[in-house]
Amino acid sequence: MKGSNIVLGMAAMSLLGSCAMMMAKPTTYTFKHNAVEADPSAMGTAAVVADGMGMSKTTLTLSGLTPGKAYIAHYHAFGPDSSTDPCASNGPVSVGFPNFTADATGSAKVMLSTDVSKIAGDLGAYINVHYASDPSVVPLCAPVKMAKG
Ligand SMILES: [Cu+2]
Repeated sequence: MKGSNIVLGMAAMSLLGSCAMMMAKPTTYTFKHNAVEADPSAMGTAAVVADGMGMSKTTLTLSGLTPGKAYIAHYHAFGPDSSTDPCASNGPVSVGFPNFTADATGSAKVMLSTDVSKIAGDLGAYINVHYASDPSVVPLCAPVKMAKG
C-alpha cells in the first residue's frame, strides 16, 4: 500500500511538471486605436498562449471603453485590402470572442479558447473590438501577423 502511494505521488508530480512546461509564456499584442472618434482613450492588450495540446487561449485586457457599453471582438483573417497592415486589410472573421460589456470604469477582460488551427497563419492576422450595437464602429485593433502569406 505504501509503495503504491509513493508511485501515485511521483506520477502526480510528473504531471504537474509537464503542465508547468506547457504553460508557455504568453505572447502579448498591443491594441492600437483606429482613426475613429469612438472611445478616444481606449487601449489594451491581447495575451495569447498555446496549451501545447491544440488549443490557444487569448485574453483581452481593455480599458478606456465606454462604461456599461456592450462590445464584440473577433480574430480576423488577413484580407484583400493590405498585405502589410493587417488592421487595414478588411479581412473576414475567423473566430468570435464571447460578447462582453465594459464595467463602470470602462475596463473589460474577455477570454477566448479556440483550436489553434482556427487562428493559424493568415487566419489570425488581427483582433478587433467593435461596438455590439454598431459593428461598423471599431475603436481598437491589435495586429498579430504583420505580413500576408
Ligand atoms: Cu471583427
